[in-house]
Amino acid sequence: MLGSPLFPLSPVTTASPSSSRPSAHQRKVMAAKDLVENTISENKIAIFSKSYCPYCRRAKALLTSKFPNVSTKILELDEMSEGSEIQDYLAEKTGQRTVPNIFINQKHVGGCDAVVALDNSGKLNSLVNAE
Ligand SMILES: N[C@@H](CCC(=O)N[C@@H](CS)C(=O)NCC(=O)O)C(=O)O
Repeated sequence: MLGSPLFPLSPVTTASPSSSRPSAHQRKVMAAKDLVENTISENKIAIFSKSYCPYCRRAKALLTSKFPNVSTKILELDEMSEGSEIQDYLAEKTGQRTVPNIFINQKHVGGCDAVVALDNSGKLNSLVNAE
């Protein structure tokens, strides 16, 4: 019977505002993800950095001095409003939370220690000059 507990009159499936429209935080998370993916795909070298970080400074100096003519993008996460969302997305994508977080030719390389080790073993040049 209508109105009985088996046939409630009020609709049971109503879309809540949160499911139809992303919140400001969700939009920031999506923008951070897009920025990371575009930065990686549009540059041979992508360095996610923090301006005060000594490991970042070393990696940036090594890569920019060795490859001055290679398209390189450096994002300083501590100077960006969506910096922590970028760091969260990088952690999810790479398993690495620390900066610098470096990609060469769309491949995740790691941090400063990894880049220095690649340089010392002579493998950095071929990685950068691949493709
Ligand atoms: N072994 C790492 C060390 C990197 C590291 O410790 N970075 C610090 C900043 S100097 C970090 O990411 N700390 C956590 C954070 O800033 O959220 C490397 O060679 O990249």
